[in-house]
Amino acid sequence: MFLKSIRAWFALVLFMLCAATAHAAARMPNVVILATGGTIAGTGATSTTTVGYTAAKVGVDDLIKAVPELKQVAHVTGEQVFQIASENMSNEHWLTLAKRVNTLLAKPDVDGIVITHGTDTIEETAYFLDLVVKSKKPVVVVGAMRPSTAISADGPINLYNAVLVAGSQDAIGKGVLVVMNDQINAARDVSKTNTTTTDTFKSTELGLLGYVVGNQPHFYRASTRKHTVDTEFDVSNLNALPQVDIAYTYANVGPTAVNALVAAGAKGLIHAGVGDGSLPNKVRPALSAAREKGVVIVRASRVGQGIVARNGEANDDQLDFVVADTLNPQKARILLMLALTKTNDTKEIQRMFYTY
Ligand code: DAS
Repeated sequence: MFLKSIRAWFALVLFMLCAATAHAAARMPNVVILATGGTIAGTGATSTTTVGYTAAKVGVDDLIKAVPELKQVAHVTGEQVFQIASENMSNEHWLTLAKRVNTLLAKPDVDGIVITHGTDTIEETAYFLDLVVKSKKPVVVVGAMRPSTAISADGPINLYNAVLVAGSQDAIGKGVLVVMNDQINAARDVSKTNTTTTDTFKSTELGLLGYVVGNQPHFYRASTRKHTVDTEFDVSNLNALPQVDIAYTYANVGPTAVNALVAAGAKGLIHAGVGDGSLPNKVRPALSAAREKGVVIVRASRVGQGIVARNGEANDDQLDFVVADTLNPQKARILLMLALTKTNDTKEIQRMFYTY
């Protein structure tokens, strides 16, 4: 008799587990859309206005209403976090956004987040979040290259695809993603590569992670660099980030920009060098002087692809500089800002550039 009741009990538990699993799998995901502005929320004077329109005009509720198909793939709610063109994104905006994302993802009934964003700095916001979001749940950043009023506006399909990915089990643990033009890119490697065309976001040599085809994401790769829950950065108690700036290099450049940025209080400086991060003779003394004042110097490259190798074009060991590895200058700035919230030790910071 006792054995029979044990068997019945186990059968009941097994049934409930299967039912719960089936329910979870069948349940539509809960996805929160955080709107920040940009072209995806832009309006133009006519249906053929694809440049010279106004970004950041359409609110999140109207963005959602414009894509009724979202209801077929997820339970979607929306929040208007900001309404700005993304060239105006600031460190303060990033901290506000990151804290809201982490608060939402800590809720058991939130399965994923989509952030609608201007395309000009989407790659920067995405990488910042990639380093500070503390959840494995999908976070997808999406924008558009044509305003919502244009013929063949790309915003609605980009938003639909972003919600699909944000609600997908396959996107869990992949880090922050940028989904546009039916392609899925990793926040760390993606950049805007064309000023106006809809295929602008590419991870060029390091490659995309997958596609959105037939109403579902298809992943073929994952990043080898640490992100989200595996990073050492935590912004929950931060209200500001250290001042880090970028000095761009070109033929005939002098030390003016470096000296001005240091005088203005930069705690870190990204040198966007030519080639493999080469230091012009007129700039090197200014960078060394900055280092002696305690400014952390990172050698990056304006080239856009490839590794800036340590002790290659400069003796980084002797200069006590850091190299950016494959991060472009604008992403190297983000990692250096977060690194400086933890340490000023250049060996530790170099480790971070080889880790994230
Ligand atoms: N100004 C651009 C921005 O907000 C418009 C866009 O491409 O989204 O990034």
